Amino acid sequence: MTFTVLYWTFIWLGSTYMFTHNLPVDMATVGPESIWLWIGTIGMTIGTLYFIGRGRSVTDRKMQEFYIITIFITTIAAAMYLLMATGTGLTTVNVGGETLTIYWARYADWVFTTPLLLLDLSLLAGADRNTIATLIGLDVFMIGTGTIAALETVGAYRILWWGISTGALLALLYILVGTLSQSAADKPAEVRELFTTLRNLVIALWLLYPIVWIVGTEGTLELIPLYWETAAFMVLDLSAKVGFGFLLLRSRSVLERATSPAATPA
Ligand code: RET
Repeated sequence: MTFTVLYWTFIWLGSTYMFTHNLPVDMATVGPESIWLWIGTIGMTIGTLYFIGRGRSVTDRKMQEFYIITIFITTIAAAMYLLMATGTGLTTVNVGGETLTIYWARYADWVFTTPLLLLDLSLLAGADRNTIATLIGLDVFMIGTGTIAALETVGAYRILWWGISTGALLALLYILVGTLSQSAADKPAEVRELFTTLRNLVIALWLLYPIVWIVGTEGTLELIPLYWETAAFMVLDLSAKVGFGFLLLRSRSVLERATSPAATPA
C-alpha cells in the first residue's frame, strides 16, 4: 500500500513537472495494442487481490514469505502494465533510420519480478544462499543486458546483446535443472512434485521471451507486428506471474510441508 502510494505520487509529481515546465515529453504514443496492456493491468490487479485474499488468514511466518513475494510480483506488474497502457512506459529508438516503439516499462517490471519468482522457487526447494545469489545475479544480468539490447541503436549490437542475455538465461535454467533440483530432492514428495511443476513452467515460459523479442519489433525483423507481440507478452506475463502464483499458493498443506523444519523425504 505504502509502496503504491509513494510510486504514484512520484509519477504524478514527475508528469506535473514536465507539463508545467513544457519539457520535451517523449513523442511515443500507445497504438491499438493498448487493449492487451489494459487486459494485462486488470489481470495483474485481479491476481494481486486474489493472493491478498488468500494470504490474509496465513499466520505462519515462513509461509507468509511466499505470499508476500508473490503479491509483490503481481503488484509491480500491475503498476508497470498501467504505466504502459497510459502511454508513459514507452519510448522510441531509432535503428538505421527506422523508428521502433520500445516499451521500456517491461524491463522495469522484469528486473524486480523475475528475481522474486526465482526467490519463490528457491525457497520452495530449500536452496542455500549461494545458489539463490547466483540465480538472482544471473537473472538481473539477463534483464540488464536485455534492456541494453532494447535501447541499442545499432542493429547488429541489438542482436549481440540479445545473445548475451539469452546466454545468461540458459545458464540460469541450467542451475534450475541442476543445483536447485538437487536441493528440492531432500523435500517431501508433494513439495518435490510442486517444485518440478513450477520449475518446468518456468523453463517452458521463460524460453519463449527471447523468441517473442527477436521475432517482434525489438528484433527489427518484425515477423510479428507490435500488436501481436504485445498480446504474446501479456499472455506470457500473466501465465508466468498469476499462473505461477496460483499453482504455488493453491495448496496450503504443501507449503506447510515445504516450510516445516522437520521436513524429510517421504
Ligand atoms: C529478453 C530479451 C533479451 C534476451 C532475453 C530476454 C529474456 C527475458 C525473460 C523475461 C521473463 C519475464 C518474466 C516475467 C514475468 O511475468 C529481455 C526478452 C533472454 C526471460 C518471467
